[in-house]
Amino acid sequence: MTSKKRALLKVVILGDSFVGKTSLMNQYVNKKFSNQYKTTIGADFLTKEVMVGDQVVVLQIWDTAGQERYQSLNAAFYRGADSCVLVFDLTVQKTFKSLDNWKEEFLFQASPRNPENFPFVVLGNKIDLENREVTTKRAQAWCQSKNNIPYFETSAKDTTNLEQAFQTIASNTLKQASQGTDVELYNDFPEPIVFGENDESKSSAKRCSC
Ligand code: G3D
Ligand code: MG
Repeated sequence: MTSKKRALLKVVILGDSFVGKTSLMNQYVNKKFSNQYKTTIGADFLTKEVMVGDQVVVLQIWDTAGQERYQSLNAAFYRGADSCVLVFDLTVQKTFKSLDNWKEEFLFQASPRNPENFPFVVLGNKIDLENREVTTKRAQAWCQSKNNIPYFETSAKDTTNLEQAFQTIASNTLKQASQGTDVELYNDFPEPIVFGENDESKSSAKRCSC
């Protein structure tokens, strides 16, 4: 283990209801794809440690509790976000069309210092399904038109591209955050609460106190 301090990065996941935001986070952090999780966890965020080069990065991944249906996420959700993951469902066209709104909403609510270069990542989820309505070309064109946002086609069900997507999120976010003064560094990050019984990854679930 490196003696360097750990970097804590806040990542928020946004997109229409049912696109798979909660499933993506649960699969990435807890390696589980199940419905039970949603009703039992009740957490505002999960954390996961990843390495970017020789730097330990603690991703604090914030998921909504379903309030996105009413576009009524509270300020605490957006506050201090270092990165934003925009998710749509490849099999439902209108979830792709919503990306513009979610991006604008994020920039309005979070008001990052450098909106042009803010580290967004777009995930076209449910690639395991056959009935896609959004082509790769179309999604890539949208991402390119938004200052080259990285784009991944993922499956929370069979884990396609999940590691690659979150590794990109971690490295791009760290790069951006290190250029400003936003990144929080810890010598002694508190021991994470272990989620689940057989959990091998260093992950935790917390409720927001705000
Ligand atoms: P949300 O958090 O964005 O609202 P959820 O979305 O994570 O609750 O997922 C909504 C539904 O899509 C769930 O189905 C979930 O199992 C399914 N889902 C999520 N990701 C994938 C994926 O990559 N592939 C497939 N095939 N299904 C996925 P239910 O039936 O529980 O509503
Ligand atoms: Mg959800």
